[in-house]
Amino acid sequence: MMKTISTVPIEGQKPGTSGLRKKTQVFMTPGYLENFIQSIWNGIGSVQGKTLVLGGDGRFFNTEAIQTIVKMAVAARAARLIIGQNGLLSTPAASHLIRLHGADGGIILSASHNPGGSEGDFGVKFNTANGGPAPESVTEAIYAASTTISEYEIAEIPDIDLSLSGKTRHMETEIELVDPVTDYATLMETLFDFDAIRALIAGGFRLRFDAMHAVTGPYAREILVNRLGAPDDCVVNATPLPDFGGGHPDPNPVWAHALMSEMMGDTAPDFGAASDGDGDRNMILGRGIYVTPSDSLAVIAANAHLAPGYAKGLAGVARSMPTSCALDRVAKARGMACFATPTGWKFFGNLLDSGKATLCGEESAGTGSDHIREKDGLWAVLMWLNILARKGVSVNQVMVDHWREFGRDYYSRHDYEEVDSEAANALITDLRAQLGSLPGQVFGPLTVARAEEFSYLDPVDGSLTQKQGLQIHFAEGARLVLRLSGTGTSGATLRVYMERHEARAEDLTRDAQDSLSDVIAAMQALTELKTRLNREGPDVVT
Ligand code: G16
Repeated sequence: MMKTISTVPIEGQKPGTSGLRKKTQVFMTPGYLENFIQSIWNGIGSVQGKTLVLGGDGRFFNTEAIQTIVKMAVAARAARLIIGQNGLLSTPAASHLIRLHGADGGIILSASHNPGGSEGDFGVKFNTANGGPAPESVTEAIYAASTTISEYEIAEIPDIDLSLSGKTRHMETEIELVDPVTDYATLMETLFDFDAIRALIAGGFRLRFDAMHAVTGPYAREILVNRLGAPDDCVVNATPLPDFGGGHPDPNPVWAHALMSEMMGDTAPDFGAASDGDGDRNMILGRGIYVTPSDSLAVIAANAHLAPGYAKGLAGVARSMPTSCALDRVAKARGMACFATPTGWKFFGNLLDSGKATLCGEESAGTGSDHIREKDGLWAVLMWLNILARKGVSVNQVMVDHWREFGRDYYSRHDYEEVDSEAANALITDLRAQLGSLPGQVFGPLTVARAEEFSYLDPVDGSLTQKQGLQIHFAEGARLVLRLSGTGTSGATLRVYMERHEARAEDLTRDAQDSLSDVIAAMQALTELKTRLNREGPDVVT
């Protein structure tokens, strides 16, 4: 039986950088999720006769939301739903399943690295048939549908038992529950030299993976412990919890501080890594060293050929605009095309689909390749293990060698979180107005060479995306970028990105904040940020 429920549009159902993210309580408001799901169906035309993949990162409200979506997909006469058992699917695994089954798309329930729980955040992402996040044309259509919605349809069927495996049928829809891990783990075996990594680990190489009580625990156990022979205790916080153990599942030195301090200690393992809520982000550490995501991307670009899946080399590489230029240096030296896109993995989709780029990455701890259409946390970990196994040197040595060859792009991001939206917008507006007059202006030892607002002309479909961040380039090889985050759920988050290239061999191992002090001072002078945002300093420094 199907029920048609009258509804009215709900304000603000506009997907941001990565899907619709709101407070969990907002999503739990009766009709909120239903309105958005119906808007997806309406925005893409219909799901009648289509196949969708469905799963989430296990956060609070995950299973209830899945039950609702199942009933709405059945009412909309979807042909087939492929659902991760217990409602779990990491974002990369969902992307892989969409591609593996030739599905028409998928719905991933996650607010990524944002905290979960009833007082935390929840999110819904729609991915298209290529396995990637819906492009802006699709998210705009979904948003437009949410502003005119008048009813939604839901089937009156009992909840399905998510713990089972196998197929059942409800009205016209076949529902298949699949193991969330196996297909993904098997894909990883086709890309990396598991024998070499196994031998490295068997030889006494010690690693630690922090799943941050989020979705990657079962994936890391299967791959690192069961398939690669690492000891059981190398995966910590491995059971996905609805509130991520009260933590903030964002793999960076601030939120993964337990792993960070272990890796900086005297008895540190050789390699440390962490992933986020839905398994698409990564953090890479060596004994006594944190590898910035931008550096990690550059190292992978320079060494990916050591992994069997990339032995033929990379067609091209891409980074989000605020990501450091370390990648560009490798691309130039190796004769590879290098693209800079707006922030958001969805902008890599066309480059990957068209074969223009094989490897993509972002400063926000996302790295991935054309094996799927999402960034992939465990993929990056395995890539690093493959590189270390084949090179036979430490993480620290890999970095030092890399910087000697390409120079070092000192890099840092300062986040000012939950600041007053009006003040943050005004700061950006005022800086935008100054851009034309900045060239030639001097800030301490730095002189502005160029200043512009980033816009992106997609080389594949010709679409133009504007207002994607303010960039100020200094003649001395430094850069400052400011933009507002599109993933927060309260107030505004201002992100300030700073970098400076250093080629002098004797200056390659300085502290990043220290090395960037002139750029930080220029940023303060340019924005008067402290007074305007009423903040003494950033909330998060990575
Ligand atoms: C998402 C996007 C990324 C983006 C990040 C930060 O990651 O997929 O492309 O870099 O948000 O975006 P913003 O700076 O707008 O907050 P995730 O891991 O949260 O899905």
